[in-house]
Amino acid sequence: MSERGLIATVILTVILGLILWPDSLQEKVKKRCETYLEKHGRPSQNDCEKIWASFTQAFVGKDPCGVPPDAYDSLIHPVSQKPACNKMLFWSKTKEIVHEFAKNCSYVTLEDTQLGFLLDGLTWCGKKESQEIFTTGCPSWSDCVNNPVRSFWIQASAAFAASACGDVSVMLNGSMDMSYDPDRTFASVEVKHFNSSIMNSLTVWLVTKEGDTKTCDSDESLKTLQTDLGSYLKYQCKVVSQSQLQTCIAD
Ligand code: N1C
Repeated sequence: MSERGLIATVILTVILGLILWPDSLQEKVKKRCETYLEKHGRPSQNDCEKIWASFTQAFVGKDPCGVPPDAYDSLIHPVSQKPACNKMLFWSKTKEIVHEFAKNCSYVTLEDTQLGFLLDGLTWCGKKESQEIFTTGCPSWSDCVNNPVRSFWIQASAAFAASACGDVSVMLNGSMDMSYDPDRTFASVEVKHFNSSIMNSLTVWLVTKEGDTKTCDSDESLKTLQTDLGSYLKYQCKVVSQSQLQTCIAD
C-alpha cells in the first residue's frame, strides 16, 4: 500500500471508530471534569473519581422511574460552590441566548457550576439489579416524575437557587404566552428556594423577538411571579430584544 493509501486508511479507521464507539458516559463526564478543574483550580473535595462515584450511586441498580431528587444529595451537597452574588442568572425557555450572554458578560448560570457543567445535555439511567449505565432508552422528562435526569436537575436547581444572593437575574421568553410557566423548573423549583435573607432582588429580562408585542405589564404570568416572590424580594422587569442582547454579547 502507498504511503497516501496508508494515511487514508488510518484516518478512515479513526473516524469510523469515533462514530461506532463514541465516548462512554464515564469518559465524557471525566473529560468535562478535568476541563472544568483545569479552568477553575482543584479543591480537594472536587475530585473527579469521587464525583463519578457519588453520581452513579444515585441511579445505578435502580428502576429508571424510581430515582427521587434526594438520591443526588450526597453528590450535590459536597460539590456546591461559593455563589457569585449579583451575577447569578436563571432562565426558562431561553437556554441558548442565556448561555451566550452568560459566557461573554460574566454571569453565572447553573451550567457554569461544576455539576451543571459536567451533566448539561447528557442522558443517563440504570436498571434494577444491574450495574449497567444506559444513555439511550431512558425515560423522558414527561414519562415519569422520578427519572434520573429530571431528578438531578430538580435537586441541582433547588441548591443553586437556595444559594442565590444579592441582585439576581432571570431571562424569560417573551415570545411565549406565559413567560413564567408554573410547570417549568424555574417556577416550580427555583423561585420556591430563593432565600430572602441572602437575596435582595430579582430582575426579569423578558427576551423578545422582532414582531413580539409583549410588555412586562401585558404578561399576566408575571403577576404570579411577583406573588410567588413575596414581599421581601424586590422585583423589576425589563423587555430586551434578542438583537439588543446579541449586540451586547458582541461588545
Ligand atoms: O424548566 P426550566 O426551563 O424553567 O429550567 C431552567 C431553570 C434554570 O434557571 C436553571 O437554573 O432550571 C435550571 N435548569 C438547568 O440549569 C438545566 N440545564 C439543562 C433546569 N433544567 C436544565 N436543563 C435541561 O433543560 C433539563 O433537562 C430540562 O429538560 C430543560 C429545562 O429547560 P426549560 O424548560 O427551558
